Amino acid sequence: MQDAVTSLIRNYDTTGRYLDRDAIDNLRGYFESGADRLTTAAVVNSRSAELVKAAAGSLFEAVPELLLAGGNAYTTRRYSACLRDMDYYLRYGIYAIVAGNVDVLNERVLQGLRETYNSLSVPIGPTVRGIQFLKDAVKASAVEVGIEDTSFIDEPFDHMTRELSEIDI
Ligand SMILES: CCC1=C(C)/C(=C/C2=NC(=C\c3[nH]c(/C=C4\NC(=O)[C@H](C)[C@H]4CC)c(C)c3CCC(=O)O)/C(CCC(=O)O)=C2C)NC1=O
Repeated sequence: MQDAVTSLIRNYDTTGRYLDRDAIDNLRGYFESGADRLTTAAVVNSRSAELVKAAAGSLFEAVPELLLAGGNAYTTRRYSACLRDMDYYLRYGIYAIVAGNVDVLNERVLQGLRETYNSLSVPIGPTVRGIQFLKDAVKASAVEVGIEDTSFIDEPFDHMTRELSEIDI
């Protein structure tokens, strides 16, 4: 698993370079946003269930068919599996925010996920929308506690969205 610092050092080490200006700028950006990343993790820790519920609510409002007979979130078992998946996306999204790197997502969340979803007919499009609603909910919480630049929150959620959408069959 990589973070912003280890991945950069690994990069420079393979070519035997000292940390140049680009590297320093890159690391400075990471450290400068560090306190905000941690505040976001703390906020999400205290409100995770609420955030998952809100994002799922937005998703089911946008795509109500999911909950009807024939929909993939129909039946209590599948509804719970869907909310559990949303909870995974939130928790791992926060790990990636703190790490400043999406490696943890590639390693622990995205590997084989498309294949699993396709084999169970879990629809990718609505899943991606759910992830975007989660992102919006986290950003709104961050704004509420006074974080001005919430752009660091986009990356992991957009990464999951991109990776999931890419090889949708
Ligand atoms: C930590 C990494 C990790 C992830 C991401 C993960 C996802 C994951 N979601 C699954 C199922 C599922 N995922 C969903 C999700 C949804 N259905 C919808 O209509 C919505 C669009 C969506 C919610 C937003 C559903 C309904 C199932 C159960 C499908 C079934 O068994 O028929 C399964 C199959 C096994 C199971 O049911 O537990 C996996 C592996 N598991 C993991 O360990």
